[in-house]
Amino acid sequence: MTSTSAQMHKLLIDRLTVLQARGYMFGHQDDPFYGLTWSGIEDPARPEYGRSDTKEVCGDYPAVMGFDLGGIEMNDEKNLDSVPFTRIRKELLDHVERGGIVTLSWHPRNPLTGGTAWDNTDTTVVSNILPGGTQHRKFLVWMRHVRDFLRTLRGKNDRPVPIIFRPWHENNGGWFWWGAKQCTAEQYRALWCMLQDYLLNEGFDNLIWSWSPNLGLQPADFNSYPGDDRVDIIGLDAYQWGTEQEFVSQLNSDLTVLTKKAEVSKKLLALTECGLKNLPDPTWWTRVLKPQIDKYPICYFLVWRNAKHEYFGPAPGEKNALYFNEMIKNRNVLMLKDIAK
Ligand code: BMA
Repeated sequence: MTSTSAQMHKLLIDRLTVLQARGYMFGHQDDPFYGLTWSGIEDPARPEYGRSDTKEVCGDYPAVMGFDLGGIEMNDEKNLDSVPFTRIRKELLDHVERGGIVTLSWHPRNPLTGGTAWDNTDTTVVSNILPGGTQHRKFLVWMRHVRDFLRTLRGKNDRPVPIIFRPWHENNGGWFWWGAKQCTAEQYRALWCMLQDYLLNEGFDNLIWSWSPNLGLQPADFNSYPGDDRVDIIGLDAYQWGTEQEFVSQLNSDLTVLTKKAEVSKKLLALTECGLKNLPDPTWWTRVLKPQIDKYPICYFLVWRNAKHEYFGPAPGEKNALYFNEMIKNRNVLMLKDIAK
């Protein structure tokens, strides 16, 4: 452990706490790599550095940018969404340099079947990668690849940068191999601890750990909570897949429960993923989302990526951009300029 990275950890927690008192930040996954109508990753000769759908809509970058490590476990050159890891490193460090906040998720492949993170058919994957399991050695190599990449994330003066790390998300859904239908709560917690202890032993105390279940919380889902000593942010991943009414009611119910949990456990709260796919209702930002999240002490909300086949953020020329701009006019919605010193 280095005192510098431990300091980074504390500084980011303190910063998030101060920001939370002012409102919540807007975050966007993969913001600088591609947008609804452009891609800066397909043609290495035209990397389109500096572009961002968010910036083209409102003149500012998101305060929070999210990136995904899926593929790093195999030592792949590009992540699961075809973004080169060299590019992820550059954009992540650039965002930190301009005063922004960064978060990493990880959709690792299925270590037992070789399938994707969504290969949820086998219920022995987690038990097999825990110590004593048949795939444990393989998983140690995977964690080493994560470590090696994290090691390269050093900013100015070669200092480690603070990162919100959100592994093993949406455990209460049954779609990932680490889901609650695929492993027991004890196995899930052991999985969390294995990765966390490994990275802490490797010196990464600059990571802010976010535990993020999915919308539709049941009391039993809290059996998978790794513990107050192991979590910094209590998150919620909440998409509007069904009706607006269902979404609003579940979001309020889950954020009420998690607000209490965060208070009791003295943790930060965030909407770590959310969105309405392709924004068929352009007024969603101001009419549906904002009035709900205004009621809870979240420090940020992050919408998923703007890919061609599915987009969750604003994009230039789209009607929802008008409502996005309306939303961010409010003092409690924080963009990069609002948080950068
Ligand atoms: C999912 C989808 C996938 C993507 C994955 C990781 O929600 O957007 O297309 O590969 O996230 O970013």
